[in-house]
Amino acid sequence: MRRFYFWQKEKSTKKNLRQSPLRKAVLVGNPNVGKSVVFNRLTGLYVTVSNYPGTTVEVARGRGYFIQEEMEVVDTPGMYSLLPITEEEKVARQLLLQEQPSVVIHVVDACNLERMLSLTLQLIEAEMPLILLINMMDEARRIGLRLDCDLLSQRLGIPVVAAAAVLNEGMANLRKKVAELVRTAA
Ligand SMILES: Nc1nc2c(ncn2[C@@H]2O[C@H](COP(=O)(O)OP(=O)(O)O)[C@@H](O)[C@H]2O)c(=O)[nH]1
Ligand SMILES: [Mg+2]
Repeated sequence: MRRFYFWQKEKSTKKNLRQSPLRKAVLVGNPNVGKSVVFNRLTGLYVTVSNYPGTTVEVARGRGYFIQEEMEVVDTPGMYSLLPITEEEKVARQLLLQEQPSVVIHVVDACNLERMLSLTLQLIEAEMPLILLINMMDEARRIGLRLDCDLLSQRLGIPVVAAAAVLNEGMANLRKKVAELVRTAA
């Protein structure tokens, strides 16, 4: 009787794992905008790095909490456009299309915002559940740059978060915005 109970329990646990995989948050953006620093801020100790199948491109995955929701976080290789040229860009695009992320976080450099917004527009056009993370705000402040994130958010129609990932600035707000987006989508 006891054994049977354990067997049942194990069986139902496996079923649960299959039925409720974690929702995913995918980080995208140009190279060197701070995606990996953000990834490390959002995830815990257990991170796996593996080659994307059939390529030499590495993809890091970890888990993090967004208010009450535990999610898988995926760090992608740098991309400039949704129309891929390099192998890294192909992998980033494949990840976006195949993993069905609940949230896509487009990380941009505050000091080079204009140059990076074309990818934001492409991601909006592709109907990704998007959050714009304007990183490197410490650098922007240093050079006297001011950004109106509320206005940008209004104009783009997506949540916009200002951050300086190296200083852990904006990360709590990002977690909150991710949780909100998941909740409204559900
Ligand atoms: N000043 C500043 N530097 C940052 C910030 N976030 C990341 N960096 C630095 O930018 C460089 C690229 O970061 P990384 O996370 O590797 O960028 P990735 O290529 O987008 O993954 C590293 O030297 C980081 O330390 C930030 O908010 N402010
Ligand atoms: Mg990186």
